[in-house]
Formats: sequence, C-alpha cells, structure tokens
Amino acid sequence: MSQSEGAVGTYKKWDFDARMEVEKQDRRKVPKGVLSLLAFSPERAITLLYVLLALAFVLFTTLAIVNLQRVSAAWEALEQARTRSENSHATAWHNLSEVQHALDQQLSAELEVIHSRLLNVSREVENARWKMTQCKAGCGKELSDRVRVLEERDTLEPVLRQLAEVKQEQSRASALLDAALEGTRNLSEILCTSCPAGWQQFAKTCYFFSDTTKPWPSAADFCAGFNAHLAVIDSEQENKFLANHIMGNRVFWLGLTDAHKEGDWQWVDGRSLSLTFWNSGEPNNVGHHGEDCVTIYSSGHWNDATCSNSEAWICERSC
Ligand code: MAN
Ligand code: CA
Repeated sequence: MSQSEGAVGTYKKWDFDARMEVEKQDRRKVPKGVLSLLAFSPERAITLLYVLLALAFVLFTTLAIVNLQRVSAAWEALEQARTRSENSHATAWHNLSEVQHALDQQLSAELEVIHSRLLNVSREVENARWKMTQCKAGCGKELSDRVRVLEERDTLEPVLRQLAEVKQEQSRASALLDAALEGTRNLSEILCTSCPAGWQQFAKTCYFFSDTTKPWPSAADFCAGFNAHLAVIDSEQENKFLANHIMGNRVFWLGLTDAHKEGDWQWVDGRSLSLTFWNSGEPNNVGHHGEDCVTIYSSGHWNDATCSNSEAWICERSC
C-alpha cells in the first residue's frame, strides 16, 4: 500500500468513526419512537408534515364549525329576546295610550262640568247685578217704608201692650172654659143624662125598646141610624134590666147572630159570646130556613128565631 492510499484509508476510517460517534450522540438525545420516525427519508418527512397539516386543518375546521354553531345559537336567543322586548314595549305603549285616552276623556268631561258650572255662576252673578240695579230705585223706598212702620210701632206700643194683655186674658178664660167643659162632660158621663128622648138609661148606656116590629136586618139598620146597634148583653144585671122592660109575651131582637156560620154565635159589636141565657132547648135552629137571629123573652131567656120574622127590637148606645 501507498502512502496516499494509506492517508485516504485513514481519512475514511476517521470519517466513518466520526459519523458513528454523531449517530451515537443523536441516539442518546432522541427518544426511541421518534427515532424510528426520524430514521426516514426526506420524502417521508414531507408526507408526515402534510399529514400533520391536514390534521391541523381538520381540527381548526371542527373548532370553527363548533364556534359558528354557538355564535348562531347566541344570535338566535338574542333575536328572540329582542322580539319579546319589542312586543312588551308595544303592549306597554298600547296600554299607556289607552290610559291616556281615558284620562283625556275624563278630564274633558270634568272640564265640561266645570265650564257649565262657571256659566251658571256667571249667569247668577249677572242676575244678581241686574236685581241690584233694579233695587236701587225700589229698595230705598221699601227701606224708608219699613223705618216708618217701625216709627209708627213706637207710637202704637201702649195699644199693642194692652192688646197683648187682652189676648192673655182671653187665653186664660179659654183655658178655664175648657176645664169647665171637661168637668161638665165628666159629670154627664157619671149622671148619663144625655140619652135621647124615649131611650132608657142603664149604667152609662142608653137603650131603645121599639113599639113596632121589623125583620132582624131592618131593625139593625134602624139602630145604626141612631149611632147605636142592637143590644149586646155583657152581664146578668144588663140582661135583667132589659127583661124588666119587656111586658107580657112580647119578644125583642138582640144583636146576636150566627148567620155567617151556623152555630158560631157573634155579637154585632164583635164581642165574643161568653155569657148566655138560652131558653131550655135553644138554640134549636128549627124551620125550613133555620134560625140565625136571637130574641129575648120577658123572662130574660133567649131563643134563636128566623131572621126574616117581624119582631120588636132593642137598640143600645153609650151615653
Ligand atoms: C117556635 C120558634 C122556635 C122555638 C120554638 C120553641 O117554634 O119560636 O124558635 O125554638 O118555638 O118551642
Ligand atoms: Ca129557636
């Protein structure tokens, strides 16, 4: 071997050793997995770069789409909120305008009323002013007339005083007269002297015994014409008094009837029947038409008889 060949061989050996050393160091620095990746040709590296770029693009696109969707949802919500806000705004505005319209109407009505009142007041003022103008002439005279009357009253004073005294005397006399009349009335009630002529008096009551005869209804009418009614018996004494005025076999109508309801005897003055003096076997309601009116015998006993019979009668009234 030549020297130059020896030098080249030495160089080659050195170069190889250096490369081995570098690889050794690189192997120490880089992880094992990457090592396998890095241990590729430039074409594979470029391909790897493209793949990485594609992945980055896909990732970016996905993120962009997601974000776009979020933005779109937010926008939609915003739009809805805006619509709601607009709607509520419109409703509030509508309500407000209605309230304003109502207030306007009310205000104008009130103004109308106030205006008409003012008109009335101004008319009254005008009227009063006119009256005052009219009065200027007449009222002065009226006033002076009144003053004159007052002046005349001064001169009439003694006469008026006397007149008042006379009036007082008159009212005193009138009171005395009233008291006297009241006393007379009481006395006449006690004595019962005011029975009409031909009437009999018993216990503050006047009685009329007829001489003629009539059916019961006509007899009742007769009594009513004297502000009286057919006799109503309230006591044994009264029954005896009436019986004592009946002579012989005469009978007289009393104010007792059951014409409205058979068996329900009632006095003509509305008093109920509590005390009775029926004859033995009475009331028997005999005859075709029955017997609905009552007579009294001289014995003081009673009999029901036919109302259309013509009998004498007894009227009764207070003194
Ligand atoms: C007559 C009528 C009756 C009465 C009888 C009594 O018939 O007066 O009312 O009841 O006599 O016998
Ligand atoms: Ca009878």
